[in-house]
This record gives sequence, structure tokens and C-alpha cells, in this order.
Amino acid sequence: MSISFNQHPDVIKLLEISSGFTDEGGDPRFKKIMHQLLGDICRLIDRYDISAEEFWQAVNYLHTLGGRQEAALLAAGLGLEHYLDLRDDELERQRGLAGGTPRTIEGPLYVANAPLSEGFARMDDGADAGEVMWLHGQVSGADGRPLAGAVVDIWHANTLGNYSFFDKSQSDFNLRRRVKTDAAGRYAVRSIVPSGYGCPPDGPTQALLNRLGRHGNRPAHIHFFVSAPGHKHLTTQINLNGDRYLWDDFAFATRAELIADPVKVTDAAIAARRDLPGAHTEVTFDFSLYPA
Ligand code: MBD
Ligand code: FE
Repeated sequence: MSISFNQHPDVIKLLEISSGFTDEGGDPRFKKIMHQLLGDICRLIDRYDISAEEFWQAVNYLHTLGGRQEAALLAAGLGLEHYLDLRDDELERQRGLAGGTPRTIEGPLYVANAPLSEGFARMDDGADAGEVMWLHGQVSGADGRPLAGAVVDIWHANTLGNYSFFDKSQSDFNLRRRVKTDAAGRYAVRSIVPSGYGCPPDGPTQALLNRLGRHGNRPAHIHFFVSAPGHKHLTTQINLNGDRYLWDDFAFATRAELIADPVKVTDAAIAARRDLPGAHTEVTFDFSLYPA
């Protein structure tokens, strides 16, 4: 039997005091947000008749989530990070902006200050005998004009779906580089073809997904921050076409305009021009930035 106790005068008073309404100090907006959140939790407890045991299970879950540093991973998996993108998209539509490269989630695995170079970088340290990937393209403004000196910050997983820093078996900044576009707005990197990511199978995010009957996999993807003076900072990713999880990403990041075809290149002349050992995969992706 469930009772609706949250409207009891004692509870209303309790939540006003616990949210700091009866105290002078603090941040007024934060007080209101906390008041709403605490009230929502009480309504949830009432609605599903949540037991003390279930409540403490949830509290312990948060301890584990924090201990394993998976709070941001869970936010991605629950679609909340994607929700923020959808809201930003809507705000841009209302401003009449259109035609730029779509944003998509950053995810929890970015590391700042990757090595910076001009025009070109090799991203892999050579330790992973993966398939060579030549990734290149052009950055332009909304008017179509190429942007020289734009910074393309790129990060992606290795052939096991793991990222340097989070995976200590890789060298620091492996598969993480910043490249400044050349005079024609172009960037190019040599790297290895990444594999898709899977949530740590023994972690709290995967445990929650299991209870929802969901998987925790992402298709093979490459992350980008693209920035240039006078333009809006772009956070995005591209997905490699052909991956079985392309339209079944547990983090909801796939967008039709962000799918790139990996092209097998066997032409020795092209490999030689790119200073590559031989057959490789090419991925081309151009970016268009909105004005700031
Ligand atoms: C990733 O590589 C990622 O990009 C996201 C969003 C979540 C987990 C792992
Ligand atoms: Fe990722």
C-alpha cells in the first residue's frame, strides 16, 4: 500500500528548511533547484513506495559510481548529455542558425593539452599494430570560406576501444592530438582505425544498464573539438560507417550528418604521397563553424 506523504505540512516545512529557504545566506537559485529536486525525490518515494532498503541501495550506488569515476559515463548512457545537445540545437534553430556541422556529445574521456602541431600530426605511438587511418578535411565558416589557423582537437580509442590516460597500458596522449589548419583551412592526421567502446563490464554503469535490459556499447567513432576566433566552439564526433552499433549507440551520439565512410586505399602512389607504408583506410571529414 502506498501513501502520498509528500504534501503533509510537516514535510513541506522540512523541505523548506533543508533547502535553506529559512536561512539568509546561500544562493537563491540553487536553493530553488534543491527544493524542487528534494520534492521530486519525495514524490518518487511515495509513488513507488520505495523502502528504506531500496533508498540506501541507491545511496550506495552513488558511492560506487563516484568511486569508479563513472558519473559522466552514466549521464551519457541515460541520454542526459544528448538532451543538452538537443536543447542547444533548438536554441540555434530559434536564432535562425542552420547549415553548420551538427554538435554531438563530448563524452567522459577528453584530456586537455594534447600535443599541438601545424597542418599535420601522427596520432598513434606505433605500439598498436592497427590498420593505418589517414583522416583529413577542411574547416570553414558558415559563409563557406576556409578558416586558416583553426584548432582541430582530436581524440579516439585504440583497436580495443580504450583511450589513453584511462587505459594506463597506452602512452600518455596516444591517439590525442591538436592540429592547426593550414592556409587552406586543411588538417590531416595519420592514426589507426579505432574500434567501438564498451562500458567496463564490472562497473556501476553497466550494472544499471543491465537492469534496464540495455547494452553499453558505442560504434567506432572519433571525437573533435573545432575552434576558431570569431566562431562558436564545436564539440562533435564522427562515426565510421559499417559498424554494427552505428544506430544503436548507448550514448545516443550518432547523427546522419556525422557518418563518415572509411575508404580502403590500395594505390601505392597515394600511400607514397602520404608517406604511409602501404594500403590504408582514408576518412574525409569537413567542418563548418557557426559565427560566435
Ligand atoms: C566514449 O568513448 C564516449 O565517447 C562516450 C560518450 C561514452 C563512453 C565512452
Ligand atoms: Fe569516445
